[in-house]
Amino acid sequence: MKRKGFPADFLWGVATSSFQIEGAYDQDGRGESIWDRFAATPGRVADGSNARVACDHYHRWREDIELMRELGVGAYRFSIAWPRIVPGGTGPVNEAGLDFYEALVDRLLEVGIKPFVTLYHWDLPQVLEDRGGWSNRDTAAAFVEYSTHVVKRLGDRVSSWVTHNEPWCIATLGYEKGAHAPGWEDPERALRAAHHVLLSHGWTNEMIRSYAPAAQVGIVLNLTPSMPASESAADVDAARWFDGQFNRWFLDPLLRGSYPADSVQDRIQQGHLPDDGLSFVRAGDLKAIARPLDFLGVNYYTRAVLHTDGEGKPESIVTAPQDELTDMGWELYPQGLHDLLVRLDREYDCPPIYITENGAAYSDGPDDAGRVRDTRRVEYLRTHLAATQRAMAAGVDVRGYFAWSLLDNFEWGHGIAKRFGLYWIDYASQQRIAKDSAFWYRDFIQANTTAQGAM
Ligand code: IFM
Repeated sequence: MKRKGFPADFLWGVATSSFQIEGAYDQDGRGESIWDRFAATPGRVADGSNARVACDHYHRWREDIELMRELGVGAYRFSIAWPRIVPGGTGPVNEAGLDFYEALVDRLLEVGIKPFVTLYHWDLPQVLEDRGGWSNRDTAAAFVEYSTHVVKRLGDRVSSWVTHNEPWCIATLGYEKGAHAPGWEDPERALRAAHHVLLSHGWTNEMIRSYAPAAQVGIVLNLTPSMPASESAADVDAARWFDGQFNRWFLDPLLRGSYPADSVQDRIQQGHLPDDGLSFVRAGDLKAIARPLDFLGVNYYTRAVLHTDGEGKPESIVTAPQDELTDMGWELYPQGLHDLLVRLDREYDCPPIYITENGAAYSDGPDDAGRVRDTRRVEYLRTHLAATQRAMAAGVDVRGYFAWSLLDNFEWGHGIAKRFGLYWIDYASQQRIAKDSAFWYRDFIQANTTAQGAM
């Protein structure tokens, strides 16, 4: 039968992360993470919320797996909380932490949902930050140590591993802009952090292959196509500048084994690096970072439009009208996903791609009848899936798609006010309510996994 939709073996999933949903911040031996500390610091989280309870997934995970079954997804992307496994950052293992994820994985497998596991989604043990966090090279070694415990326990059952989620956010938001934990505003520290995150990825890639040789290993990048606001040479150069710092700074070491020379020069000019450049990169680092990947995870939300401000500095601006922005202020721009996927395919020797996050924050809640009519989110998903399909038709090897997110959850520096979920969370009662987008996604998956295909 002719299939109009996605391939039969395309992986349909939903994604979450430990800190954003688990809660149970002090239970069963979990240590403090940098996000516990950051959220407890007045003024850091916009709505003053924290994630001590979050979606209480730590206690409600069975119920949450039932939601995934309702959706009919074939995969669940979640992350492991380092402070649950090694509360001291390095050293003794907390078996209760491993038991929690083992039970989750076993139940997922029992009901036919593939666990797609991320080892680091931002919840660094605070004790390691006290020693410099990711700006300290020792943290890369500590990450391998922690990950080894996880892979030894789960490597016989988990076949897809993501080392890191969004190194740009870890380094730039956490160490340069001060918007995320640990809250530094120090560009040089951020560049060191970025390098050590990538290095820990390379070392962990190798470690996973030694304990779980059949496993697939990848990393997840948040990539944002960068476009000039006008055809002026200055705006075109501003777009190049942004692309270098946001996208190529991570893509190039991973897929080409080098940092982009133009961006290194930009950083020196900005005073973010000394004249001798990347002094913290040691012999062998880039070779480790560029070890082959089985897949690249792409998180796509929007594009960036660049112009130069009055002083000639590059600046990202919003050009779309208000009604084309999500609650994050991000432009709805599905064509950017198509263009990004095609670019990865054409410009890089890129492994197969999974779209590991895509979704939108909209605040639509239950009406009087209890129904959540989140039509804008349905439109967001529909148009981005269509863009994905166009890229695949153009030859890009995309293997799966994960909607962000299963549940409304703790959206970092924005707190719980920004809602990305397919399921609404009533934080007071912890009730989960399927939004219209959940029903739409369920039907879409079903239409694209049955013999006929029906995009
Ligand atoms: O919620 C985050 C997620 O943790 C990482 N990627 C972007 C999402 C939306 O901001």
